[in-house]
Amino acid sequence: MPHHPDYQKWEALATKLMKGKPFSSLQWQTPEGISIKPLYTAEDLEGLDNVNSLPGLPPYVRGPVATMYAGRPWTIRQYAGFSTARESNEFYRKALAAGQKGLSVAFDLATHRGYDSDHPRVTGDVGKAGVAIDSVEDMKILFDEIPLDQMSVSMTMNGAVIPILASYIVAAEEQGVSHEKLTGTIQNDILKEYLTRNTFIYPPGPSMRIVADIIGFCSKNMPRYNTISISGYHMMEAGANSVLQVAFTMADGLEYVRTALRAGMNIDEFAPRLSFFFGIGMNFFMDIAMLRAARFLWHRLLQQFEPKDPRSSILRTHCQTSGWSLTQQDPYNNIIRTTLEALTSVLGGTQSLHTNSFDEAIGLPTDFSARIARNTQIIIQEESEICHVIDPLGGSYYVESLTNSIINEAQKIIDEVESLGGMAKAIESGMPKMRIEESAARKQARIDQGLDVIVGVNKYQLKDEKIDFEIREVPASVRDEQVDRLRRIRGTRDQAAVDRALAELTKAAEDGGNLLAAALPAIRARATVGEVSDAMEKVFGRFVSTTRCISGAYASEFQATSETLAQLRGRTEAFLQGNGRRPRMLVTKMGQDGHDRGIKVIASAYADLGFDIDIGPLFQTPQEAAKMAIENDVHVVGASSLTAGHKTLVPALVEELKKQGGEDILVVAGGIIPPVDYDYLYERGVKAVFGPGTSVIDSANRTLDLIEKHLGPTA
Ligand code: 3CP
Repeated sequence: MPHHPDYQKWEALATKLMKGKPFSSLQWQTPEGISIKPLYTAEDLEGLDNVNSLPGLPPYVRGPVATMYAGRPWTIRQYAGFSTARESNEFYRKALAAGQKGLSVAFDLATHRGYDSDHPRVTGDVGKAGVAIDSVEDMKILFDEIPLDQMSVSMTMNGAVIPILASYIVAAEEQGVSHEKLTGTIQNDILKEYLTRNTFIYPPGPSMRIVADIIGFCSKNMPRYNTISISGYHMMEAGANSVLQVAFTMADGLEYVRTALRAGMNIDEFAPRLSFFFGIGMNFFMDIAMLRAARFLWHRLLQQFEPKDPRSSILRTHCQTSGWSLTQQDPYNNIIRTTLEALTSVLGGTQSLHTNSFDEAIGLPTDFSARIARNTQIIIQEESEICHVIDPLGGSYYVESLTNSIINEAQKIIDEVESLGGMAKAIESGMPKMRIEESAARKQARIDQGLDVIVGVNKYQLKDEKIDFEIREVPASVRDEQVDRLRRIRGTRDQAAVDRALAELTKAAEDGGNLLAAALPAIRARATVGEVSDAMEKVFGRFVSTTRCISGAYASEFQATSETLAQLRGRTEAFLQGNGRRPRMLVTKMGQDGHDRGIKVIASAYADLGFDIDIGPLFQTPQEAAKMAIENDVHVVGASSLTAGHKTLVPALVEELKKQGGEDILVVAGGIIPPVDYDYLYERGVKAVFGPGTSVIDSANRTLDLIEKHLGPTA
């Protein structure tokens, strides 16, 4: 019992208020497995390693820089990019004039996966979820009138990281900016792509070599450039709780450090320029503590490599508010959610921050929504007076205690990964992916039962949802524009020089030369992003992932007494009795959209509810999805789209089913689909659209209704 002199008095008062309920009923068990008490006192801090340090000094819990925001606030760095380089450039210049401080480029999925815009696999993806970049000519337009020796630029690129970073370097050269002046960050974090984000191109082995080559080239030639952004964000978005996020991110970091050491580098040559990226969700104090714990852990973990330079073990990070926490329902609530998450990031001591726009669960941000998102940060920085004091929550009984719990819980998972042989091996074993998917399925089950409240979704719903704001749409003509420019580039360049440079790159891939250095001449000669990727693919091959699915997690999170669960299981059993087989569904993601949390949760939850589920491999074309649906004799295909390809790809699937003799198979869609597009899809044969926030139980019931209605009275 705490020995505060007044503790017993407090306990007596509190017990009276409990009216006979046990005191322990006030304890809250977080999804991370941490037990939270209703009250923390000075005694909770006794003996904790993370308490009472100073900012800028080991173990850096209180921040990586001695003066933190009192000296310089974090960088307001909004992730943006859409359509063509010209349009994105205009958007950036307006944002910088309105108070943004650094740039962060979002590329479209075709670029991520190393395809030029005229490739047949990417017809639905060009310019949609980011800007289309096919060559250095596009990159030059992207940074037109933005001096690259003065602007720090982050580029979220992992798959096609060699041609994109090379194009950025060559665009800077052609602005007259030498390599050593470049400041910014390349994401270059391939491990988490195999785990969650799925924009890989090559198999893991050659991909890790690319990471090492980039670290090697930049450490020598671009000393102010951050060579990697080790990212937990996508794990959180895929469903990881805060402990899983921080543990797997640290474990990824260790794997990169070892990769660079194996490539012959010295720890102090590259470690100071490793940076991090965390996702920040709605558990306010948890993620403040997570950022503090991350800095502690990284410093501690790095000691095994015996760095001499103190900067080698300092964790600097970018943060982004959670896209997944945004709702399509009552969307202005998202401004409040994002503000809270921004405050979490700031109180946790981030170096750079992206705040989401309120309309991102519906479509692409507009100038209006982007302004509010940006101003959320500016108001915290310039109006709230928060920046004057460093780590204002340092010493808080609760926050320090929580920081310690996260350190301990995360360390256990890091140890588990280490015992599997490090993160690359752990990923091969499937362990991290399963943990994240299990965490996602449990979260969904808690939401579907109303145990975790989401305002406007499972509580305080609006009767009439009206969207009274503009939604940005990227016109299909963007692809035509890109294809035209590609044709012009290919028609005017010195083809022999391009061929020679590409052959040299292929040779470097075979012989072990530095791939970034070898790609520069090809990019200077106007080889395209797709051609540079292909030149390496000839040696490395293209990676095909297998999609597996966990079972039992969704149902086990339901209370035993849940009637909704029992009722739906009863329906699928009755279906089985009536039809001789279970309702069968193929879930698919078409195009280059690798955001697969939605289909994974649907697949594992529907299987728990009694459906037979097939999961299509990632990146299917509509033809391939239709063929698989017919071969597997499914009743329904569920197509998930999160990257604005729905108007092209889902109707194409309906058409393909008809063409290939599968007109009896129903099509439903889900994901980020603006409600204004629902009718467009219904008119083209889609039977239901399930937006974000739809309860899985509801969507399963509606899907079963559709199947039964379609099969007629025998069903
Ligand atoms: C900082 N500085 C200071 C102070 N604070 N100097 C004096 N006093 C202070 N108080 C200095 C730093 O040392 C540094 O100089 C310079 O100011 C810039 O500060 P910084 O903290 O390094 O900030 P920044 O340049 O913004 O870099 C932040 C990190 C970087 C390090 C985190 O990696 C970064 O910007 N990452 C962003 C990643 C990103 O945008 N990702 C987008 C993912 P020196 O450099 O000289 O030391 S979007 C993904 C979305 C989902 C998807 O994938 O689709």
